[in-house]
Amino acid sequence: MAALGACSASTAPPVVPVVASDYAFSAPDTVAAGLTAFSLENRGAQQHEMHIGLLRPGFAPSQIVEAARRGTGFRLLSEVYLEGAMHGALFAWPRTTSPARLTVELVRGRSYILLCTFRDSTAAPQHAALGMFHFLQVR
Ligand SMILES: [Cu+2]
Repeated sequence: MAALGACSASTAPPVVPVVASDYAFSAPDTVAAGLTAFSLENRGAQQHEMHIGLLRPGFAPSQIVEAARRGTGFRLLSEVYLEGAMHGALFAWPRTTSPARLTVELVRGRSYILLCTFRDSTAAPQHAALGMFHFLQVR
């Protein structure tokens, strides 16, 4: 009889490390389809989050920036460029790595967005409007 620990270790999904800075994400441009875990390290001086969601086909970076400039919150993005709701989010305060991981079943041939909607103050723009988003293509 196999030990439970050995069984779950052998099926652990690959981890895609995402690094946040002020104000950008560093992450692969292309990832493999299937169950994938994301981690978030924040090397910046500001608090950051990483939402992940499924993009509807055909959206350009300029349209992401425009939605962020208008202050569109993540709950309304399915009316703009997301297919359905955001799948989830990780949070990391400055110079920390989230102890959590976000696991998503990535669909082959689709694109996803990593996005930060935080603001440094109520009058400041969303971090996404400053360029803090990243497209992931799934092969
Ligand atoms: Cu941010």
